Amino acid sequence: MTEQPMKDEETQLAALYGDLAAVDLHPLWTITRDLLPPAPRPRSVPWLWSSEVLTELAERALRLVPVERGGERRVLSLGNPGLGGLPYAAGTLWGAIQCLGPGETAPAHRHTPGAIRFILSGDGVATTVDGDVCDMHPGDLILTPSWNWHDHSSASDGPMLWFDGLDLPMIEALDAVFFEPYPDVRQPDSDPHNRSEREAGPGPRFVSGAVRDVLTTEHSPLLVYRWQDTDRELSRLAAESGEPLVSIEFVSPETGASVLPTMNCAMHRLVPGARTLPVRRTGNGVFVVHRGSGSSVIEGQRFDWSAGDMFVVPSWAAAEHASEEGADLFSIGDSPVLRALGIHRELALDAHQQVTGVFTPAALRPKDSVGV
Ligand code: GTQ
Ligand code: FE2
Repeated sequence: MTEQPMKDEETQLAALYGDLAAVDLHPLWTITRDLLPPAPRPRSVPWLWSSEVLTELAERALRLVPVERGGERRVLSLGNPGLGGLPYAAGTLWGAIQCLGPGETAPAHRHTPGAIRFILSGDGVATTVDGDVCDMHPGDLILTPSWNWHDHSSASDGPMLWFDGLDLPMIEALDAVFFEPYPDVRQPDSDPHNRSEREAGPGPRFVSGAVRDVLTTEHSPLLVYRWQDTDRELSRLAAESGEPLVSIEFVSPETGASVLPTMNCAMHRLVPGARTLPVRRTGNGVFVVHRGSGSSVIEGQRFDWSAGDMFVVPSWAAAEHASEEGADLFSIGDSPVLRALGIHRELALDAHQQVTGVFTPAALRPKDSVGV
């Protein structure tokens, strides 16, 4: 640092700022970006991609672009316009539509980001997960947990489309992305298929309602959740509860924890005529409309949706849902991480956005306010 001759205060201050910048130090009092906002201000915005647009473009890619080693997958990623060109649906979540044509194989690889597939249309594709061939049918959920080898192979005469959800942006933010190609294009076939499904214990595969605090670093040993089971559980709960919305989370039958340590998967059924009150939650969410139609108001913005549409609810956005004909929504979220870190919060709101309920870890609850 240069020696300062006697100068007036302004000159000394200017020199101080210059010297700080020269050695990569930032005085906090001059930082203009809001480092500590009173509540989360995600860069991602509420957004929707329609099924019509997604499938038309996926089908064109299917005709024009082969699936090969290097590119690895025929995937169109949801790029949230709030994220300045990043190919991420939200700050912590990757969402995409993937398609595979007749007889094609998307080559085997593994990576530290974990992934889930929610099947949209077609049949005859299987994802092999660490040697276990998992057959995929519309409405099924398939897991490919962190560092598990996975390839997708079609034995079909038609195309297949599915939704991919990954925790990739989160793992990237943690500077912990590793990737490795498998030595061959495909893993050997396991026979019979769907081993995880046959060997899964009798524990429940879904939970509903209550806030859970089952935290683990293990993924679910069950890799496949069939639509028939999901549908049956939703029907049972809808009949039993009489509520406009029933939500179930897919869980490990062994531990009751979320399917992956970093990501949860849920299915929501809106009964005909349903209209929910708004809720704010920490954690980003990506939704896929599985069946029916309806609308969501997300931070004041209304989105009308129908089967195959995908939309983003950013962290802390007030979100409410409605459906005339009834609908089933699949969703992924990053809340297991927030829960593990003790920073998950949830506010129930009334129709005027006034707080009616607060759900936060006790340690977080301010002594004299509702914790907004
Ligand atoms: O299917 O393995 O959407 O590795 C992004 C990265 C899908 C996959 C994606 C992937 C995959
Ligand atoms: Fe992958």
